[in-house]
Amino acid sequence: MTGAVRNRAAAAADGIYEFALNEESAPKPLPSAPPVAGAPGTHLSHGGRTGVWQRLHRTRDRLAEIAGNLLLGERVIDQAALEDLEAALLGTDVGVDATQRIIDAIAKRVSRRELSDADALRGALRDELEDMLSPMTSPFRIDPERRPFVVLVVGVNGAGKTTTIGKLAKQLRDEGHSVLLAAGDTFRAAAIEQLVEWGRRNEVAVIAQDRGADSASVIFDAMEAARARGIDVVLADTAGRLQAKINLMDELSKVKRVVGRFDSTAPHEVILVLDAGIGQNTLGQVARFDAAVGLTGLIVAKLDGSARAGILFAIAAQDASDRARKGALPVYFIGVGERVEDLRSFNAREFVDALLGEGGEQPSQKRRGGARG
Ligand SMILES: Nc1nc2c(ncn2[C@@H]2O[C@H](COP(=O)(O)OP(=O)(O)OP(=O)(O)O)[C@@H](O)[C@H]2O)c(=O)[nH]1
Ligand SMILES: [Mg+2]
Repeated sequence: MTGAVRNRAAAAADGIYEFALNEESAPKPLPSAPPVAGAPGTHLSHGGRTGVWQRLHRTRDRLAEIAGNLLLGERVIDQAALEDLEAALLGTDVGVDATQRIIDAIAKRVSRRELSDADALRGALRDELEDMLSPMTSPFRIDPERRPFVVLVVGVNGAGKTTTIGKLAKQLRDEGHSVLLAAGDTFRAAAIEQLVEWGRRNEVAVIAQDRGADSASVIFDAMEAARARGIDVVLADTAGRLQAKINLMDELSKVKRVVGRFDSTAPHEVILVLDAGIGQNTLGQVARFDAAVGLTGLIVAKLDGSARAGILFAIAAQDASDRARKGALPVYFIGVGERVEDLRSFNAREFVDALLGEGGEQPSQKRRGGARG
């Protein structure tokens, strides 16, 4: 930890620092999103919906590009059209299993002559996509009976954990919850400073120890501090780790056990943050982190920078096969940018609308050469 940061900290006990607010670190207003002039959907009154619609444009554009004029109309729905749709889904990381399921369902309806034109196809596709994701729609709720309500945030390096915690802290505060952050990523000094900075901006205290300290004990300290002060929520950061590194995954299991010693019902949520940009590789992460710490939910970050938003369907398909008895993992939020307001509740319908170009403008009219039909 650097001197500058340490100076701002009040040493509560040996080696434990609390980054509370003081006069010199009084929070500056958070940067808020400037309106995007002329951006699609900004004139609509859907509130958050326009934001998601705008931010998912990369995937929407790729879908439209590969599917050619299929989603725009004026095309006969035949085998070639279904092949283009299949390519478009695969091209946005929907994955083989989920794509198969979607195409099979659509093909059945085509053979029953229910889908005569592109509008009907689009409607059927929309229903099918929404059906797949709706089991993942579940609001993130703080149980007031559990205080502190402990949220453990895990994931691979650089997925977006710390940023997501910062954004979530702000949302929870805005909803009236008191929040404490635990700097459980003790691997790098910069990681601690990054969390402290989010705490400062959000007017939320951060409990930290020096770099190299035991992650579990930092989080334990934070829970004690939260209980002593009647704080509602502890958001615990952890160091990024590759799911294949067994010793690091064991360390995470230990963190969970230690948290459980403080309160046998905790952690109340164990959330895996996924980087949408890595597409199909997220599937292995879900399975391995789930095996190590028992996930209760997902947050999919960086959907704005990626044309792979279809990955949510692949996760849903994996959930349906691997977690049949446990049920689907909820996607509590999606990350659609780096700013504090860029964390949105996940909603299957809104998400599918954004991918298919509904709820905003029509998808861009890029056409693949020699479009058929
Ligand atoms: N565009 C975009 N960038 C994001 C989003 N979420 C996080 N980022 C960026 O991704 C980078 C990594 O984010 P961090 O929050 O540091 O990731 P982390 O998982 O904590 O990383 P480690 O602690 O190193 O494992 C930062 O530059 C963030 O600003 C998002 O939703 N959209
Ligand atoms: Mg981090």
